Amino acid sequence: MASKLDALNRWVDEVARLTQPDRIHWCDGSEAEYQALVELMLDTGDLTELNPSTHPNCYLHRSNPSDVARVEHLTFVCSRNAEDAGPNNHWMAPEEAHQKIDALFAGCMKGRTLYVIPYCMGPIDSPLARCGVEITDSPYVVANMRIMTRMGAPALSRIEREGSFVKGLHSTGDLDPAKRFIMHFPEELTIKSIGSGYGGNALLGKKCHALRIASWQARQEGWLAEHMLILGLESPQGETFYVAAAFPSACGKTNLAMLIPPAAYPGWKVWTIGDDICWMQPGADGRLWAINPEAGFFGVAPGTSRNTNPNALAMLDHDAIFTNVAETADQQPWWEGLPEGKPAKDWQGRDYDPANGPAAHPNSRFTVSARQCPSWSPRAEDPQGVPISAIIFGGRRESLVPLVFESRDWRHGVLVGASMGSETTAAATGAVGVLRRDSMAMKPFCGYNFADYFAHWLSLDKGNAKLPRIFHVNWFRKGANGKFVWPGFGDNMRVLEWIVNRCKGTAEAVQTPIGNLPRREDLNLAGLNLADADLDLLLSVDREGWAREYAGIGEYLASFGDRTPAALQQEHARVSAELAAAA
Ligand code: SAT
Ligand code: MN
Repeated sequence: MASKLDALNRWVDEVARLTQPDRIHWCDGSEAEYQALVELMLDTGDLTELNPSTHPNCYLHRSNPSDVARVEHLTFVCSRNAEDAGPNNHWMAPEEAHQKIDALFAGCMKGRTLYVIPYCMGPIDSPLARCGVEITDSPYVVANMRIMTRMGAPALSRIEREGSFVKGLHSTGDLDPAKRFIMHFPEELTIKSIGSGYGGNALLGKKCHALRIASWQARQEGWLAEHMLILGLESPQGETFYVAAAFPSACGKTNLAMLIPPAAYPGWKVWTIGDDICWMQPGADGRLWAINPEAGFFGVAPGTSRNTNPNALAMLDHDAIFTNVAETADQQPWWEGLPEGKPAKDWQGRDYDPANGPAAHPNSRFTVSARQCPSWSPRAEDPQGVPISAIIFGGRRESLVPLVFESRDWRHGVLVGASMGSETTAAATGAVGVLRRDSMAMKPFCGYNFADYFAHWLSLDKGNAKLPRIFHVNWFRKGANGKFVWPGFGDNMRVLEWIVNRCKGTAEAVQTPIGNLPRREDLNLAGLNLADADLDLLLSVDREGWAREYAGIGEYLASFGDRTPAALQQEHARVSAELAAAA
């Protein structure tokens, strides 16, 4: 009897009967336990130690080369009713899914240890936080969950007090992609994942719980579980505005969350609250209050440098786990985009040879405690969360989409989020650089029918709601020479400032059919070396191009059939008509 909660003991017994581990270990989350796991993984070769004089307590994990990203085609939402999962998810009937995956779990932990990981998503004393228990046979998963969540004894106490928790069963299995599934049973608050050790497939507190299951619960309970970073923007006067921003995986959420303002912004400060997931709930005052359910960062390594994200680099020289990065000759971690050092071994442990492709896998990652981040906000652990003034949507768009625009009201903003498009990245398996609709950056993560999700977003606009303003940004516009036009990174501060000033009512904008845009004089461009033609490109609306874009958005909304909210269709018709009239 390892817990005071019978339901938990019974579930662990049941899983042990199915998976037949040699041992069961209940994780307490202690430092000693973490160190013991590290020792074990150094012995088995799951980890290698990085240079202890430059990177104390840092380790490298090389995954199986066939297991380096999320696998959307093997990820299922198994609601009782197929319609509830929607065309945005792969669906399987719950009985069939259980049968299929349990057959793979049968006996899969023979000779191994079963770890029971009680965890809390969100500050342990927050009313917005939710708990779960992950069972896994992977010590790598345990170590990462300790960094990414509040894991161990305090979480177990909260679970015992509350009596309920999300169940997550994971096994690395035999890594054969043909025997890999990530299945969600929202009505049973259950997740089952086998055949992958990769973050988004295996750290079940993250995308599986905090987004797919939580989004389902959030809809029933009137809140939002979103794929968003959270940052605080503090002015020299000491006023702080909180902003949540949704971008698809590997589109710069971590960099934006840790932005350091450029020289044109003396006295300004950006505070980091989260870089990936945001849970928001309407407060008694009508505003949306947000927490970051995570306790760490599982960030993309390539491209992270002293130039692009000095805060991230500063937190990565101690107590971190690196997955699938390259190594220098003196065992320092290395990836493409790091100006210092050069690779000696690539992510697969081979002697580095450019003929084999990049030294670090494009989706190689670091796992690090948020407390190590120099810009970690003093409000990040606030149990009440922080009030959100603005929501930003953004994708990777080479053409058409301006640097920034503001939606005219909540309903228009929901349409802007729903119609987000982005070019795909290496964070999921499949082709890279293909434009796909990724509503609210939740395409891979919404645990239910997108049409119902849009309706849920619209439903928040009621009573005394004082909802955030909604914006759209695009840092990825390319010029005729194929190069990015906007410098991005720290200079994104210029766009954030305009956004915050719009919320305060102190910045101007011009109205266009797609929304309100800044004129060039509304942006602080001091110290920025941008050609006039480039600024024009960034701040103009190509009406014919947008008319075509809206036709595509119309087809997309229609793909959800009758369930698409009428209000969203009307909003789409309104903008389309304005575009037609203007053309
Ligand atoms: O692999 S994760 O889902 O954890 C990271 C991401 O793709 O956003
Ligand atoms: Mn993400």
